[in-house]
Amino acid sequence: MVGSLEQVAQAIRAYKKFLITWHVDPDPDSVGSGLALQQALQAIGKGAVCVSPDPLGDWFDFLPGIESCKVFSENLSPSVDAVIVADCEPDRCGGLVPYLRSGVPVINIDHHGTNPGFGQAFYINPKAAATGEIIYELITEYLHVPLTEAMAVNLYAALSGDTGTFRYSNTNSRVLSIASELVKCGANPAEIAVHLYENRAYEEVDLMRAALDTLEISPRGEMSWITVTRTMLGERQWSGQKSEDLIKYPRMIKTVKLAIMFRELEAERTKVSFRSRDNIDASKLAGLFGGGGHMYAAGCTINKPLPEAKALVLETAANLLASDFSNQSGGKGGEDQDGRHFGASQTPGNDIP
Ligand SMILES: [Mn+2]
Repeated sequence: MVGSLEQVAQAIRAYKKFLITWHVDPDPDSVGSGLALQQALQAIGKGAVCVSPDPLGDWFDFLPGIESCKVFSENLSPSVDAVIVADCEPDRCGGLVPYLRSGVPVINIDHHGTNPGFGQAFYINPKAAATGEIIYELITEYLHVPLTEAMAVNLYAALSGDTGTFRYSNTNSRVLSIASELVKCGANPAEIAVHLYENRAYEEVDLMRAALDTLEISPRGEMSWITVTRTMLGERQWSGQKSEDLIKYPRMIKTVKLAIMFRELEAERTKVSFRSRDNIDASKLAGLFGGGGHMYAAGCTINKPLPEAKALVLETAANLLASDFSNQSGGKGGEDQDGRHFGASQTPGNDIP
């Protein structure tokens, strides 16, 4: 754990107008946390606006308050006193990075163990299953804001997203007891699960069919991977939702300890997402390629064409799996979507996430 939540609360009390943002490839934890925090700040008379670095697909439409959320554009000129960066380090905020480095006060709240903490106040707790768990604590115990139904839905979606709806190893009694409070405040578990895991357009499921055709497994079965090319994606927009929908297939194979998804971003850029279990540290593997994340959910971006990136990662991963890579005791963590964002935890998520 780095920094302190009290320090974060003090910084929040000190300023009046906030911009709230999160990582690229947003996921339910980042967006739900941001919206709940926005609503809590407004409840105590602060100004707050959420700005997503990337477009929000319709996956997030059910989150209360999502219509007020802006998407970053070059001509964005926020007049705020401070920025709150949730669920990642500031460098993962895409187009907002120059602004975050411009000297504006930054408050950083996250659960990715690879985040050292940034800004004038920060709180990084890799033991939190989701950033939503930290936001819950901040809202209820530090800011003393009564939870509304809107905040409850957003926070429940956040916890659900990073725990695979209470299936991953970061699910514990605290997470479940917070979820119970959120349900008492109006979050509907069945409805939220439908929004997160069903409600897909035919084209989305059709993409899963194409991706499943690429599924491969290592000779000993401990590693499996799936590949998404630009051709397969076609006109579809990528989203964290697709990461979760696709990487679960290699991950669900019973012998697999390391699931990988390769995604062609450009001719010479490849996104790699990792999900692991049994003490295999995915964030360590992602770190070898400049990425990061959680113990069981991590990711990185490699500036090489897809076939080269794939060969490099598969060889490195096989060597690590063969060595004592798995013989360390790992942390616990949250899961996220992959990406270079993630903390210590167990698996799915975002790409850093
Ligand atoms: Mn998260």
